[in-house]
Parts: sequence; C-alpha cells; structure tokens
Amino acid sequence: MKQMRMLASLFGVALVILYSAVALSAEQPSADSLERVKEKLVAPPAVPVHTQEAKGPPVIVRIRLVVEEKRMQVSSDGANIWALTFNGTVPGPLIVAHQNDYVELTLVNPGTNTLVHNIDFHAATGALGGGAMTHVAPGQEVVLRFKLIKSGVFVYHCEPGGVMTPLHVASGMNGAIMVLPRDGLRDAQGKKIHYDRAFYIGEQDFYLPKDEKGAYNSYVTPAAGFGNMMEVMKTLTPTFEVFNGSVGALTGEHALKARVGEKVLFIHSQANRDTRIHLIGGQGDLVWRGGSFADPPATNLETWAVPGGSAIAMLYEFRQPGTYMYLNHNLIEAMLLGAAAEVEVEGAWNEDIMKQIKKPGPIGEH
Ligand SMILES: [Cu+2]
Repeated sequence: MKQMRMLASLFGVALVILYSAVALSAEQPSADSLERVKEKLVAPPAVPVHTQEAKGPPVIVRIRLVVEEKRMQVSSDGANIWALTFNGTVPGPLIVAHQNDYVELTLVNPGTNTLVHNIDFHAATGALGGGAMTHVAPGQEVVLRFKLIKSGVFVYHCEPGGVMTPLHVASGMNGAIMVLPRDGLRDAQGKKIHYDRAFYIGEQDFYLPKDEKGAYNSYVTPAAGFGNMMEVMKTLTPTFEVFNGSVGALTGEHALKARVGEKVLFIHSQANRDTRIHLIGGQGDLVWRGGSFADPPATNLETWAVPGGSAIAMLYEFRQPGTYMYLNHNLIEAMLLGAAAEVEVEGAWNEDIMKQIKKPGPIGEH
C-alpha cells in the first residue's frame, strides 16, 4: 500500500513536470534555435541596410551599442557638451528589424568612460524596457535579448534612474528602432507600399550653462557640468534644439538628398520634448501617428506631432525638384535654436503643379 502511494505520488510528480515542460514550450518557445543575424549600425541620418519585408521566419538581430562619452560642438559660437552617446553619435544609430524578430543587444561601457549607463527600449516589454537589466559601470558589458512583439518606430534611451535619467537623455543618449511589419508597410487603403530611401532624424534639446560673461562653459568631465546643467534644465527652455547633434548637421553640404518621384521615409524621434514637424513646400503623404505601423497612416498632413518620448514615421513622394526645408514648425526653435534640415531634390520641374506667371518686377497691369 505504502509502495502504491509512493508510486502514485511519483507518477503525479512526473505528470506535473511533463505538463510544465509542455506548457512552457507551448507558451514560451525558445528563441535559442533561431538564426542570428548581425546588423551593422550606421551613423544617422543613414539607416542600416535592411529588407522592407521579412525574408522568412523570425531571426535574432544582433546589435552592439558602445557608450561613448565625448565632447561635441553644438554650434559654431562655442556651445559644447560632454555628449553621452550610443556609438558616438547624437542621436544613436537607428536599429531596423521586423515584428516578432528578437534583438540581441550587447551594451558596452568602456573603461575610459566615467558614468554608469543602461538602456530602455520603448519597443521592449518588461523590466523598464530592459533598463532594469542593463546597468553597466565603466569596464562592463551586458547582453540582453528581447522580442519585438509590436511594429512601429520607437525611441530607446539611457535611463540610469533619478535625475541621471533626464541628464543623460538631454546629453544626447537616445536613438530609435524601426520595427517593420513582417510583410512591409501599407498605405491608408491597406495597399502595400515601398520606400525608395529612408532617413533618420533625431531631434535633441540641449541645456547648456554659460558663465557670467555669457560664454558657454566647458567641463573636465560630464558630471562636473551636471549641477549647472540642471539649473538650465529646470527652466524647461532649451539653449539649443537641433537635428542630429548640432546646428547645421543636416543643412548646406550636409543636406539630405533625394530625387523627384522617390518615396522617402523620414523617421523622426524626440526622446524628451514635444515637437511638430513640417516639410516646407510639401505635405506628409502618409504619417504613422505615434509611430504605430499597426494603425492606418494619416494622410496629407501639413504638420505632424512627435510627442516627447516617441518616434514617428512619415512617407513623402517628392513631386518637384529644389531645396526643401524640413523643420520643427515652432519657427523660433527651427531658426534660432537649430531644429531644421534641408532636402535637396533633383529632377524636372512640373509647371502644372506650380508656375511663376510673372517674375517679381514693377507693379502694373497683369
Ligand atoms: Cu547614460
């Protein structure tokens, strides 16, 4: 009898173990066996080489982000900052993957740095977007894998905790990830749509302390400037509001390039502060409001909001050649603080869409 009971309880234990194993494999299939693909990250506004539609089953996208604390010029009048960066640029590189892929991130904090950093992916689920699992002191690295369960464009940023979080984010430590639907993008009618090129623009608010004479301060270490920087931050008035790290980073010889007839995808992020984007001489053909690719895009918007802490995508087909301005349509921030880019578009002028009937000249009869 005693033996029977023991056998029964052993059988019960075995059943529980078997059931748990089945339940575990049914609910949480292991990603360990998936193909691992290395993604070569590039400096914005460039985007990494990618396919718009997934070419098969989900993969593990391997990326490497190296934290670089570096001095950067913000404008030609001496404004500078100890930028806290992912891979040396503000914003950090755009990551591209597809829904249901996994990201395997190696976050490296070299021993030459001075601060603890981590990363919060708005595209990740749980543990503060990975922030709770990725704190790395100088000289450490960490590897995190997370599944991309939702499609869209999302911000990532450093999030060490407390006042360090806004200090690091406002020092440039943010970027974006684009999670494409597996079968690519669709327009407002649900028809498949392809883009011919893509640009990543990260808008950044900087809060730079000055001395009594009005000259910009420079500091020996990032932390040495934090106290003064916090005083400027509390005014909620940025000293600069720039695209891709500095005034003029995307204008003049650094202007973005496109051709008439091309569909261009603009990915725009702002990790901290609301902005509103406008293309002078055009309209947003398709705007994925809030960055979600699961919702139909809005059409023909003159200006589109990018709430602080988000990224959005806008697709525009250029119909006329010339130099376009792409800017934050708080025009004070665009023209006085730096939030403007240029797009140089080549091609033939379409006189049906616009024609100068009379050149500027003396006032008379027409
Ligand atoms: Cu950081």
